[in-house]
Amino acid sequence: MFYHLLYPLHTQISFLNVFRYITFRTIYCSLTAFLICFLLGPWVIRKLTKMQVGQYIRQQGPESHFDKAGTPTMGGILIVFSVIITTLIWTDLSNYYIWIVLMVAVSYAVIGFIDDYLMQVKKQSKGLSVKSKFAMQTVIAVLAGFLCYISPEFDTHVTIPFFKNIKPDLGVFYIFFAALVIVGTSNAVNLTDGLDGLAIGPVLIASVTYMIFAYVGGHAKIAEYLQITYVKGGGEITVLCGALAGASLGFLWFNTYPAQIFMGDVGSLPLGAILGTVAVITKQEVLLVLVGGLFVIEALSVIFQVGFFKVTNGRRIFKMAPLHHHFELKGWPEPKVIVRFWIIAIALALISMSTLKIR
Ligand code: 57M
Repeated sequence: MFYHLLYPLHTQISFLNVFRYITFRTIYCSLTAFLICFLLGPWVIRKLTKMQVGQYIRQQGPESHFDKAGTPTMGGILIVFSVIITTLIWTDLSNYYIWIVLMVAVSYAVIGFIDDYLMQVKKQSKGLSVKSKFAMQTVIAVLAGFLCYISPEFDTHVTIPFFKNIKPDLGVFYIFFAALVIVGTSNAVNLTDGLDGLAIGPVLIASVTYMIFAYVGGHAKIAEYLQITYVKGGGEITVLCGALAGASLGFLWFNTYPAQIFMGDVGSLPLGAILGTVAVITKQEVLLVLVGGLFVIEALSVIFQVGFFKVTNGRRIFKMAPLHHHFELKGWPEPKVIVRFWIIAIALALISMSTLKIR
């Protein structure tokens, strides 16, 4: 919006020229998103508490979680609101890719909202069935993949980190590959969201990492210099990553241990889906396995635990899955698990960035 309203006035007021720059808009987009979450947070917490949207805690989980009962959830509404508003304010709205990400964000937030609403407000013990949730996620993700695919400039080659000469072209199958990335990331972030700040911290780290990839990949000269795929129009995604980073930081203020609010599925599902879509658009799809490595580890811990449990008739690899519960049950205090998982996420993000040079 600002880009369209203020930048054209730069011929009269030269200072307004700064609105042209992606870097300037990214910084102020991040700050605006942070402030929205930070300032509205206390009001949202009060409202949700008043509406009794309090978390139900499963009895079979770690005992340390029992006193979290009643913590207001569905705080993801605030995160998604902040990301959408600031994206509308600070990005170039003629950019096709921005609208794809917004479509995914809103749709996944609606799926998460329905699930949370059924469980937290209607107090049904189960929300949406796993099958219907998965079906809805898949339809939206395939649509996003299709919208990328029909964009005339979109490249259907897949970037393989560390190997600049291996770039398989998936052609029309790219649509399904993109859907896999989006649905997988959405569910992996959801699984990770089980300790205070455990999901939002790595979402923040991943959004900053993709902010850098979107910028360099969207800049013809830098992309050529680094020999990475140039994505025409992809630079604008940098500003959107700024919105995600700022909103995550603002939410972390309240979600940090001991949490005053949880994000709910209305937060975890769209956050993962946004990251997946950004990875697809920036042509750093496979790299997300590394950037979001913590989410992958958590998801794999569930897959292995459930698989082993079934095959061995009730034996377990971990004390409990996802992995964060294993460490809690080993006696690590919650903040220790959280901060150590963040440390792993930061290390993985740094390794991911090294792929700009090691290839
Ligand atoms: C959602 N949700 C949290 C909160 C958050 C297949 C199976 C492994 C699935 C998994 C599962 O359902 N995971 C997805 C995880 C829940 O948090 C709510 O859910 C939203 C995210 N969707 O925003 O609204 C609880 O997590 C804690 N929490 C915090 N701080 C936060 O900032 O402390 C969340 C956010 C909250 C709160 O306690 O109530 C969740 O864990 O339910 N299932 C599991 O994770 C279960 N694992 C399990 O059954 N493992 C089995 C194997 C065989 C699958 C095993 O290892 O034996 C555990 N979940 C819980 N207790 N709560 C079981 C024990």
